[in-house]
Parts: sequence; structure tokens; C-alpha cells
Amino acid sequence: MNLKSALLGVFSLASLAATGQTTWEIGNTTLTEYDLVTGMQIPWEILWGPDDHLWMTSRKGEVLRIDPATGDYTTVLEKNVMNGGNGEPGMLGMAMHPEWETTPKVYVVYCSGSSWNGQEYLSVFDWNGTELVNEQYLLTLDAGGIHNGSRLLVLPDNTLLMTAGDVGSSGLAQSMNSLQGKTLRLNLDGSIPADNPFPDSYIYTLGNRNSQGLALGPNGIVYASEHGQNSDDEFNIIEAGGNYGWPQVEGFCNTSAELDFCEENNVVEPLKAWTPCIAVNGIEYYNHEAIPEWQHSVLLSVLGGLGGQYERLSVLHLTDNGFDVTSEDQYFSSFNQRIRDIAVNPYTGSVYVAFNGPSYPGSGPNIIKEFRNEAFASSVAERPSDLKPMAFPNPCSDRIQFEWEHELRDVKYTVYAFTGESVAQGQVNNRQLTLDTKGWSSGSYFIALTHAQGTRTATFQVVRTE
Ligand SMILES: [Ca+2]
Ligand SMILES: [Ca+2]
Ligand SMILES: [Ca+2]
Repeated sequence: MNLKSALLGVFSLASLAATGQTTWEIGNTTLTEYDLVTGMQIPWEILWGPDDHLWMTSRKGEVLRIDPATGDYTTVLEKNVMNGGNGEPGMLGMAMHPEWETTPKVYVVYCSGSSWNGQEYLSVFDWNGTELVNEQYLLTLDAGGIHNGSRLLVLPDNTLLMTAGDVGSSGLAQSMNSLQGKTLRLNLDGSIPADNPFPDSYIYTLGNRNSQGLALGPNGIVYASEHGQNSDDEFNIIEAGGNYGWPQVEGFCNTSAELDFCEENNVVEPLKAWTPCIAVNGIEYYNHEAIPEWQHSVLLSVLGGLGGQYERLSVLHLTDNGFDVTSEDQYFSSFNQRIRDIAVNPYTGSVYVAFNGPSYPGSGPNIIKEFRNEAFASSVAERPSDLKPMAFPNPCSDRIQFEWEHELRDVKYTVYAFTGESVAQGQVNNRQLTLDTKGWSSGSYFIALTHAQGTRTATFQVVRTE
């Protein structure tokens, strides 16, 4: 794959709305900027959890669980990390078990030990509703002062990808005897998947320098971002068994030495490369209707390099099949802040952006901002839990009224008697619903509310007084 893509500079200017909030024009869409979380330590991973909260790792050794409506958070895990998390190593990637309702487990990668030597652990914890407990070590690697990866991503087949950096020893990336400089694939219990490309090995790809971005795209495509040394930061598609070239090949196969190596080793070339390096980081596939201008693109966090001159959020627009990048738009460079990671609210389409301060390796001030299309967000429930109505009077006799905090859109409802019989159904498109219950016999009922992201129920009583 030697694919060229156009680089488009898009200049978006911030302005101040009447509310005092800064707004950003993205084509025809206006995003309002909010400071969601401040005062925490270096955010490294942010993700939208299956419990409809925003979760964050801090490189300093903490996991935070954040209420996306208020920014309030609790610390749910604390670990001692290498060098106190002041350098590149520390607490890094995180992922949730895909069957959260029955198996609320959280996967976390962190480095511990002395400042230049230590271990990198992939651990899984149980979520007990308050904190992460019962640590189980799934994998232990060497940790280094630099290049420890590590992002995690659960694939649709319920296996887990983990990026492992070369810990500054570039020769390890091509060695099949080392897990460094690789993408690794595990079963969710930590065992080696039977269909991994190399028998009895965690190794899924090799020749990776330090990949710190992983995202699932359309049709199961897995994208990765990877730091280059001085040239050639890369944006790749992960292929089972692929050799990504490092350290013999940087970026595309385009020098005579590289061409020979690429030929012999069937090297997978990036979709896009950046020279000089811009320090590419967390990525997320975006396809939400809230920001039509960003649909079918990969959002790429850019730290900005050692000199800190390229910080931005890049939007990599994709071809229809997702196998190539057509153009890059750039936003938010005017903050002059390293952008470490992003997450997306699946309901409102809001984009959360984690900033790490202006200088390498990220020392603050730290902030998570939310960029929200108010025109879209105000019309949908922020979280499925918002579907849960207030019901009154309860018990009721002649009529029951349901009320929601937010206006609902395209939400279907069915009312069931506890015998299982459905007694009413329809659609809610606002904040209230009143049902006539005169013909219903005394007993317990529940209303089930369903929209694209899930179902919530609420129970109520009908009492016939006559
Ligand atoms: Ca993320
Ligand atoms: Ca490469
Ligand atoms: Ca090259």
C-alpha cells in the first residue's frame, strides 16, 4: 500500500458565544467548548465506558471514573508507577470487558519499578461498583524509560490487542523472541488465541517502534498510530502477522535499503506518514451524525513533538472502504497544548479531548474538554440512564404521567403488566408522556423505553379504588 493523501489545512476560528462559552465552527456545525475536568493529573487514556461514564487513566498511576454530565469524578484505582509517572512510563492504556453487564472487568496497563528499569503489567481488575479490585496479572513485559506503548483495544471477536513499545532497544522490534516493539493479541483471560498468526505466541504484528493509538473502524478494520524517530510518524492498518518495518524501514518503503528489506519481509506500509514527527497518539473512529463534517473519519490526537510545535486534533477523512486516508483537517492547535487522547459520547456525539500541557513529556496543566454540538445534543438523552422516567402519581388510578429530565427523540415505549401482557405502546418525542390507565386492572406494570443505545424500564402500580 503506497497511498498518497492530500493535506488540507483547515482554519477554524474560535469565537465567544453569548453564553460566554467558546464556540468552534466546523463547516456548518457549531461546537461549544466546555472544561469538563480540571485539576487532575496527566490524563493518558480516556474512554466512554459501558456504564455511561467517562473513564480516565492518569500516567501518574490512577484510574478516574467521571460523570460526563458534571465532570465530578472518583478515584477508583491507585498504583505506584515507574518514576512517579513523570516520564513516559506510568499508567497507560485501558479497556473494558465487552460483556460488562455480567463481567464488569477493566484491563489496565501500567509500568512499575525504578526510573529506568521495571516491569510493564497488563492486569485485569473487577469493578465492584466503587473501585477496581482483585488484580490479576495477565502479562508482564520489560518496561523502559521510554517507548512503553501501550493502548488496549477489544476486538469484535472478544480478543484483546495491546501495543508494546521497543523500550528504546530498536533491535527487539524484529525479534520473534521478544514481545517488545509489537502488537500483541490475547484472549480476555490472558491466554494465547488459537488463531494468532504465529503459533503459541502473543505476537500479532512486529516491527513496531512505539504505537500509542488503536481504534476499531468500519468493517472490523483496526487502525493504529505509531511514533517515528525523527521522521515518519505513521498511521497504519493492523494486519495479522504483518511486519511494520521498524527499525529497518521508517514510513514508506522508499530508500533502496528499505525497498530490499520490504521485498524480503513483505512489509506493511502506512496509509499516511508525517515528517518531521508530530507525535501521534490516541485515535478514535468517528461516525456520529452530531458532527456530519467528521463522519467516517479517524480523530487523531497529536502531542506536537519534543519541541511542541505541532499540537492539534487531526481529522483523517477516509475513503468509503476505510482503506485509505483522503485528507487531513487540523483543529485546536491554537491551544498550544499536547493532545493525548480522545473519547466520544455515543449519544450526543460530543468529543472529549485530553490535554497534557505545553511541554514534553506532559506535565500539565491538564484538562479534559468537551466539544459539543448543542443543537444536536439538546435533543437526545445524554445517557440511557436518562431514559429512566419519573412516574407519578405512583400508585395511580386513572392516569399515569412520565417525565424525563431531557427531551427524548425516537424512543419507543411498551407498557407491560407483570403477567407479561402488553397494554400500551407508542413513541416518545418530548419530555412527557401521559397514559390513560382507566381500563387497567389493579397490579404492577412496567414501561420499557428503547432507543438505539439500549432499553430502560420503570415500574409503577395501578390501584383500582372502586
Ligand atoms: Ca481513548
Ligand atoms: Ca512502519
Ligand atoms: Ca521510508
